[in-house]
Amino acid sequence: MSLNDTPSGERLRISFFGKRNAGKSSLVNAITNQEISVVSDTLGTTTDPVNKAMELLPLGPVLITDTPGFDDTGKLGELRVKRARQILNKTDIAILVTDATRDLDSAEEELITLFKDKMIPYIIVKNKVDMLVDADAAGKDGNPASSTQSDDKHSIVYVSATEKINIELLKETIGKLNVTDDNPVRLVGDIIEPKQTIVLVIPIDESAPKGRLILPQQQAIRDILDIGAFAVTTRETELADLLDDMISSGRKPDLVITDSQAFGKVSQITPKDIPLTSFSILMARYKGFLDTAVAGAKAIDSLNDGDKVLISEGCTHHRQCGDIGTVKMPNWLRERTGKNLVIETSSGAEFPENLEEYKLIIHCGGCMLSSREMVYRMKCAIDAGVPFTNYGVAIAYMKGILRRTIGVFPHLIKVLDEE
Ligand SMILES: Nc1nc2c(ncn2[C@@H]2O[C@H](COP(=O)(O)OP(=O)(O)OP(=O)(O)O)[C@@H](O)[C@H]2O)c(=O)[nH]1
Ligand code: SF4
Ligand SMILES: [Mg+2]
Repeated sequence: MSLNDTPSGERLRISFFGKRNAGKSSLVNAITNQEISVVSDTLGTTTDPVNKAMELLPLGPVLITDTPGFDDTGKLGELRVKRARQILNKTDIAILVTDATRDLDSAEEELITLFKDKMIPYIIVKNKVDMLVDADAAGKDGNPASSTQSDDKHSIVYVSATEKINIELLKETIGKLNVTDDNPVRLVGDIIEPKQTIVLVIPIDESAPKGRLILPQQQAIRDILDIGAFAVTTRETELADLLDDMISSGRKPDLVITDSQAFGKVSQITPKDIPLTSFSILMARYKGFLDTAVAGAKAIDSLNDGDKVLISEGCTHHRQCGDIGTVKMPNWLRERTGKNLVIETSSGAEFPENLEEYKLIIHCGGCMLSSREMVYRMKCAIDAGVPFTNYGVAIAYMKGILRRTIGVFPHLIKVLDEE
């Protein structure tokens, strides 16, 4: 596969942050070996993020992002800082570029706190070591042992972007960070055992795509097969008969997974002692935002007249999710709250920049979006202090069956009960 075949959403993103004039752009140029970013001694030279795709072994294809200085002031400056924060939400590895001739200051400490909060692996780069009087001690002799320090959380690397000192060492240090994309969380594989029987309830109505299954359904079946368990699929209309048959022949299912649209009905049919969950709940967990979604669903009951709610869908062709976002969800919300809500929608790649005006964001399951994009959207919502939930969790909450459907993940019951 050629480098250009990897879409930027799938590349590991390495972003360079730091104060103005720290040498971020110079360092990005040194690492990529290209003059992709403008360098000058004027504060605030870089005004917009600059991206460069490259191969960085052993990580593979990466996207390098140079950002505007974090300490920028004034109205334009604020905008830049905001943009830098948004990039942080898409970042897999953060590089904090600092000036080795002075100590870290509060703006930089603040950045480090942000990295830690967002659990982003980071490296602190002390740039401009050529300007240190005692340059040898910082590794100008090229001895890497004296030019990196690390504890288990992060490394400090001494470099000079302009004199090309320790650039290879920095690349190696980045390469050693453990940021493999291997998600230990499976869709269901980690909560079931070999030989267990899992019933999948898949409604086949006009919103189901012709002649095939949608991605979460395919992925669940594949996962069940990988584990060596049994997947039994049925429509909700045959579920009662199927369960009767299975239970009377001594093969009570170990788990039922349903499409969220059939939640209410399936929950009634499925005996209480059989664990029940939904594809969207599994998908939300897989994409890393189920905890946030459970906490977010509770915000439905705090909505007031005039509050703005954003309903966001991951694709523009509404066939698969039918009219959930445009008709059903707004109706359910109004019925549940009895409030006069202002409901806005977004779809596809578009996701509003200013989330502060919303009191709640309800996202679709995001089956067509990468986990990275979903987590990015969630993080932007958290930054803006806006509760964030998804269709499956919101529907289950409003129907009063959320507790049952997250029962397979006991720690979430606590999230639900928290004040
Ligand atoms: N001596 C020395 N100067 C450097 C080094 N790296 C960068 N500089 C100088 O520092 C100044 C700022 O460099 P930039 O790369 O534009 O800094 P930046 O962090 O991108 O700055 P903004 O885009 O304004 O946020 C320029 O004059 C660079 O030549 C270095 O390693 N040693
Ligand atoms: S991305 Fe969202 S709107 Fe599109 S099919 Fe998947 S869940 Fe539905
Ligand atoms: Mg710059």
